[in-house]
Amino acid sequence: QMMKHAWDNYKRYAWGLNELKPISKQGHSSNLFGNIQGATIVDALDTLYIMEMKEEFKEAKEWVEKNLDFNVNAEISVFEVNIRFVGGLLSAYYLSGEEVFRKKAVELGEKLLPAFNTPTGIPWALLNIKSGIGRNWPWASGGSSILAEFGTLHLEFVHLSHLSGNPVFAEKVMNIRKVLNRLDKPEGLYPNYLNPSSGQWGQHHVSIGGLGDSFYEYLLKAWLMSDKTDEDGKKMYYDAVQAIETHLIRKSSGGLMYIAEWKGGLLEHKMGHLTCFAGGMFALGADGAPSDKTGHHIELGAEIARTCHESYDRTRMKLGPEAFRFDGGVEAIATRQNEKYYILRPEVIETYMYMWRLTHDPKYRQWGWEAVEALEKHCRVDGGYSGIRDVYNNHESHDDVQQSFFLSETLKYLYLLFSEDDLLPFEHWVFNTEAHPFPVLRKDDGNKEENQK
Ligand code: DMJ
Repeated sequence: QMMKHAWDNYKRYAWGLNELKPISKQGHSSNLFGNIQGATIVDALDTLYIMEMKEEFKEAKEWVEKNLDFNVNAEISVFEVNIRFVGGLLSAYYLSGEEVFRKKAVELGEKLLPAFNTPTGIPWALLNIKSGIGRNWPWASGGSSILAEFGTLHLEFVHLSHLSGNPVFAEKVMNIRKVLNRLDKPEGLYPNYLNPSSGQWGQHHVSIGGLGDSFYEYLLKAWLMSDKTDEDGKKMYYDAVQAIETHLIRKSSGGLMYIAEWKGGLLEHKMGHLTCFAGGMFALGADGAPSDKTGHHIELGAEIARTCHESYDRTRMKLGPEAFRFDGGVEAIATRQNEKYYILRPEVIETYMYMWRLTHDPKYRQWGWEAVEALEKHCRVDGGYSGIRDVYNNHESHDDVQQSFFLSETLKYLYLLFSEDDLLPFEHWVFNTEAHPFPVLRKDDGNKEENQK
């Protein structure tokens, strides 16, 4: 019903545009997608399919066939377009078998290739998909590319090679690995900034939240998606977790475990909402952890889930802030006004879903249900679902955006949390960072090449 409400209103007020403004009941355009249109449609395809919303899936597919157009003069974010559009099209293809999705995914993948035309092959953050000219975010340290952006192409590009028969996609992302492996890493950590021309790190800022997050996720998932043949990805993941544990993970005096940010050796005792995905990641990786560490990785996941639940529980609206702190006498609370917002993000629910699947402790469903009630009470409006400007306030001030990831991730993870484990079982499916499921590429199905490229 939540999906239906979000979808119906998008359809009614913003059909074909990127996102919905649920208060003003009109379209919302984000410059992340340039003038590529239909982000909500492409992001929602697999959720509609999984929820068996057949009519809606059909109309979404027809829109893609007739209207999804990449021949536009647009400067786009390579990362955002990859995780939402390429990812959404790939999973729609794998679930439905409809050729149009495969064709469009490969067509879009080809448009993204000029982003890799840099001296090192580390891609630009922004690309004009007509001219093929790329550049980086003007705010990024020393003209750098961003770890979480160039490190979150791997799963999609491996599948693009698999589905197109063209090895170029996998080669591009394997080269990113090579560049990273050649570099010295401070204390074994990966800084968020890497200059694509010099191949040197920018500022030594390390984060498992924004700017870093899904790089780590994709190391683990690359290994899982390769049917556990990608040994390089595996090693990079477990080595990184070791360094994160030593240098970033701390416990508050009240006993809450958190993942701090690292700035040139100094810790900032702040954890972002985005960082909360790591609970699920640690638990998902527990199985492959060095022999004596499996239980420990599940425990890390459980502790992060508990802390993130506290960050929700300690607000008035029972929805978590964008970032919360462990200093100045507070624990798991946002202290700065510009960190008190909630934009329908999925990461905490994502972690509940992984923890539920991997432990079956009923508290994760209870916590998920608390989030449903809070979303219904504070974010649901006549025209869809909206983010909130201050989750500590008595009254909702809505930000008037229904993010496309609310349909692709937040609602999908909630649905999976309350479904049986055999719906998209983890042995067969790996979720990209926008919650789009990709099948594991079996080593005995002749996929050795992609897996090892
Ligand atoms: C999504 O686009 C993805 O989950 C990404 O990895 C991080 N940001 C949003 C959701 O918060």
